[in-house]
Amino acid sequence: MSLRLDALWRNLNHGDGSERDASRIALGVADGKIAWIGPEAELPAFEQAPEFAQYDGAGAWVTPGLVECHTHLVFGGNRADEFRRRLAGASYEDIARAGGGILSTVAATRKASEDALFAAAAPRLRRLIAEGVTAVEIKSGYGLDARTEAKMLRVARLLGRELPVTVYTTFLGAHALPPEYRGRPDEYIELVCADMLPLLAGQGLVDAVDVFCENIAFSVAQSERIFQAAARLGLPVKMHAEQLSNIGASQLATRYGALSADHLEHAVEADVAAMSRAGTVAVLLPAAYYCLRETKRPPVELFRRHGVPMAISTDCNPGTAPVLSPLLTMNMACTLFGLTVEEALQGYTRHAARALGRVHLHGTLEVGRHADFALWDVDSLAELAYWLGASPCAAVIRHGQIVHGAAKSSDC
Ligand code: DI6
Ligand code: FE
Repeated sequence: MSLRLDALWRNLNHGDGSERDASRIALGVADGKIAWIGPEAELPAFEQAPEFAQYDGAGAWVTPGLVECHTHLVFGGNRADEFRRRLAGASYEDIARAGGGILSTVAATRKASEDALFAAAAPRLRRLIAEGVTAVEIKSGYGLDARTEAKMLRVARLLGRELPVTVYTTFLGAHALPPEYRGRPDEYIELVCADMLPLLAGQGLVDAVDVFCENIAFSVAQSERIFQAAARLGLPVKMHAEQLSNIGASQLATRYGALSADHLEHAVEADVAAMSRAGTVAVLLPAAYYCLRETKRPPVELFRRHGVPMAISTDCNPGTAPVLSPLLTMNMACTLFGLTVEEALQGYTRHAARALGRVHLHGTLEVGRHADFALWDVDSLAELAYWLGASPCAAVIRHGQIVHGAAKSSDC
């Protein structure tokens, strides 16, 4: 069968992140998908579609588009005041127990109009795109009532329509106990399971379901009820697990075949072994660890030993990770958690796509995947995790279209 291309990118560097693997490749795009990839010298004869364009990568390094698999990108207000209080000695848990923290963002998000939420989130998302992101997960969880959770998820969907990035939505109704249910957590869980989740899923707003399973949030038994409700609707689950303590969250997640367990600073070997058996991805969120000045690191060596894939994400949220830089997050994963550069890159691509259950669409440069890739003006891919406060991202291509930066057309 003859190869027909809408675009051809030549003169790209490609490898697993170390210089010695560098080789110049070409990448052909058709219908927004990767139609051919390989060493330039092996490019077969192909037919040019009417609008065919050819680009010279000028020796830039190419990676798959980065995949942000854990964000709370849509929210009202910000928590700079809480940052001050934590600097003055208050802990995240103290502030949460006193009704601040997540609940202060809930109050601001309930008040904000849909337009205002969109206007605040769009520039955040543009920053992620400018650093190579082509797919992002966005959670609800600052509404904690059906109206506001729906509003957040609609804004997330709209971001995906208006900006050149693929958005996956996650319902996190069980993020915190809303003030009107104080002292009645089981009744709130009932509301989430019986009303909110079926309603929002029925509106097509929910791609996955998450729970914050923690001492200051929801118990294992309450989390399990949410997972059962998700299972009834055929929705995949994931979990904020073992961030501040270990109450058995990740093991519950594995019993429900969770796509991912996220944070995991307090995970122990039995948790990791269960994740390995269930194929659950470990999503590491080093920016939250950094911002909270945590000292307990996730058990990276155990994840390696048990073959649990490690993904990385910003956790972008107004409380514990006001972070909009995937590259800074990669640096933190290496510097604070001890990942190698190659692990950090895989964590932002292949494993992040797997954490979203979308490895067939994103995260690798293979024929048939979305033509989502980023070009980097670096001498080796180690520079992606090496520079702080600078982005060497030269161009971002999504579904075959240049969505950030410039690229040279060429006739060669
Ligand atoms: N864990 C986190 O790190 C974020 N949510 C969660 O469950 C924090 C959200 C916030 O503080 O606003
Ligand atoms: Fe989070």
